[in-house]
Amino acid sequence: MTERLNVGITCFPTFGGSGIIATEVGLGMARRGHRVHFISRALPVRLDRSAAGVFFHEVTESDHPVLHPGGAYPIALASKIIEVSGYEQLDVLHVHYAVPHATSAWMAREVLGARAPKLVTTLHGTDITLVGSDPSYLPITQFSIQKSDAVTVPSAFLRDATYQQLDLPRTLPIDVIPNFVDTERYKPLAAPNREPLLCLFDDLGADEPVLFHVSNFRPLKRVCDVIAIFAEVNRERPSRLILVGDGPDRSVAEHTVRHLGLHRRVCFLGNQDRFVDWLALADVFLLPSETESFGLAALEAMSCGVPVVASEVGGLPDVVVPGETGWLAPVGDVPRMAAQVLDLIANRARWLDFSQKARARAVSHFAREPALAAYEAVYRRVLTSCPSSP
Ligand code: GMT
Repeated sequence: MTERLNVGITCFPTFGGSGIIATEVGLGMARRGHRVHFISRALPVRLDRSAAGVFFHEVTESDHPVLHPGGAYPIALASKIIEVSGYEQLDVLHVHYAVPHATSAWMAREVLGARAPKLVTTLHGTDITLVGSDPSYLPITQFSIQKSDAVTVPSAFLRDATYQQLDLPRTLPIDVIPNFVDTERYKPLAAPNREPLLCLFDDLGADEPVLFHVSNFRPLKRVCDVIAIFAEVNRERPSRLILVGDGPDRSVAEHTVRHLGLHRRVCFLGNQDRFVDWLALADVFLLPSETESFGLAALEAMSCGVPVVASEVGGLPDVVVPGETGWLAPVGDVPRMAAQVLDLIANRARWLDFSQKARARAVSHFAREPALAAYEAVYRRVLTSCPSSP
């Protein structure tokens, strides 16, 4: 029998790809017989607390007049890691999103000394391309990544971006472990029945296509392009659009939809975790982002058999195969993306072919168990390598 590990997982608890992957890794490790301690600011949205072998430790920041609200999070997290590591004898601490998690982990390891767990840092995307490369955070992000015993990324794109944008030596090993999906939860419907869509659009026509988008509505997601693509498609072929998520650009997106008179055709669901029943009924998934290290939302759609129209950026070409599982276009090329959607919804036989290939690719390339095995191999590798200097 392989040795049971005590694993700490630190992530943001909110609706983002990094928190989803962290949660799935932790739950998967618990299913593989390890004891998993989530150390996070709040219960991660997808965390099933009742799962055997899973424990949750909340990072609490006490209010003090000298501390800016939220500003003490990195040290409160470091303190909690020290506490949990001492009580639970963590073998490995796996932090998701470099800023500030890898830095808090490094601080904790400095305090713990020889008793410190090994540190695995998974970079997710904006922690490098947006935050970590910002001069305000660059030196500490470079340092904290280099102090990790292993570093993983979801795509070769993000590995190269990390070397380039953080000016790190290419001798620093970075493992690529692609994002993965629970293909049993995200799957095509056995007998598609559009009734759930009628709760969202009570006048939905039988052959009206449904477009879908999921994101955190940050500017880099280009939600206004989603609306513009939909408006062009809808002009040619009356359709509907469902958007899941919330964030800074939601107000402007809702305003645009009303300004265009499309509010009966567009539904904003807000932050939701249980949207798979609607997603599996969609015809096309839209992800016209400025950048995407991988595009987990696109993978979840493909796993449901929904073809994707997305930007040709970052790690998205690893996920979406143009002409097979969807289409890619240059960032901001709204007319081209609208034409790609129209092409997909005009030809049922081709759509079915794309849908089947999308599902097949999710299952063959991005299934959950091989990814969990790859993460566990990283844990075992760092545990058997030379002692690290905390
Ligand atoms: O997409 C986001 O802005 C959320 C972000 C996160 O950190 O939660 O997602 C990033 O990590 C995901 C999981 O690894 C990737 O699938 C997303 O592509 C990546 N987002 C970006 O690179 C913009």
